[in-house]
Amino acid sequence: MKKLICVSMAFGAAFAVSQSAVADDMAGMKMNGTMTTSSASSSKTALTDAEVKKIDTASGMVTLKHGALQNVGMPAMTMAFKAKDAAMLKQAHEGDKVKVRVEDVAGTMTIVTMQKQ
Ligand SMILES: [Cu+2]
Repeated sequence: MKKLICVSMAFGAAFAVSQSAVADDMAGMKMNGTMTTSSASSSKTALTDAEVKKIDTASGMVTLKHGALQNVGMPAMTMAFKAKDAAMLKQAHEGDKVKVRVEDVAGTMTIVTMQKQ
């Protein structure tokens, strides 16, 4: 009886491991598929319409009301971004309609390009 319990537990553990291995494989496949389809030609430099809501020169942050940012997977919203450099903060004014390029720079959403519309 005791032996039977041990066998069934071992089987259970093996089953759990094989289940998670299958799940990992599927996640990997899905990720690869997504990366392949999203590597479209224009997405590397595409600019997004935005409006400057607030500029904080002390912290180097610019609050934008932005359209969908496809390259970082963000829907349209209003939020603060780090500006790439101080010159960008000087050029921009609250209320400006701009086109921006936002990229994830070392985990920080950063405005790397800002053009006045
Ligand atoms: Cu956002």
